[in-house]
Amino acid sequence: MAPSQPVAHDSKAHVADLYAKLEHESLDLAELPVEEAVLTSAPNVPPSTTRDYPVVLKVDLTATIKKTQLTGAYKYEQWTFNDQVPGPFIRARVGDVVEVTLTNKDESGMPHNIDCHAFLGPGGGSAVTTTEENQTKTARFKLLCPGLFVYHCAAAPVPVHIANGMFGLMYVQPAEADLLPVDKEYCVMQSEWYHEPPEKG
Ligand SMILES: [Cu+2]
Repeated sequence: MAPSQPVAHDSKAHVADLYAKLEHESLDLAELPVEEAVLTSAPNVPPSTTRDYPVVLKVDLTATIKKTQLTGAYKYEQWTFNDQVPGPFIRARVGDVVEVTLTNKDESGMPHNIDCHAFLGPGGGSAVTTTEENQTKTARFKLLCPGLFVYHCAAAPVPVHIANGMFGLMYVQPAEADLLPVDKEYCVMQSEWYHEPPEKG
């Protein structure tokens, strides 16, 4: 396939193509430089990626419960990644191997995990990153598609973990171009708690 041809990222043929390509590529991690991801809190985002080669990008996330003063009168117990809602903004590049390490410091005993929509495969990594209290797990994922992706905790009940704060964004820069330069980049993200409408009767 010529690189200039536009590709529909959601097409099954495209995904099959990516898997076929992966099978023929060696993933010798020892040959890749290792980089610690710059993680930021909204509305700030990490600086754009200027390198033109892939790395093993280390991302350390910790699941916590944090009581936050939302207004002068109200406190709220947030469920967080790294004590912040939304979770840290992660910036990477197509071809990078993201090494996610998740530590569960939630003392209530709830399990947590990372389901990142930039990671292909079932559950976006949630099955292999599910951690119990005081447990740490590390998993690696190769980024194949550029774009802005959501990540969130997918421990059951999923909407409750998301609505309480366990969500964030990962931007995967294309291998050959990036967003146009601007004066300042921001990220804004909001999750809503969906309520079923009351039954009529
Ligand atoms: Cu969770």
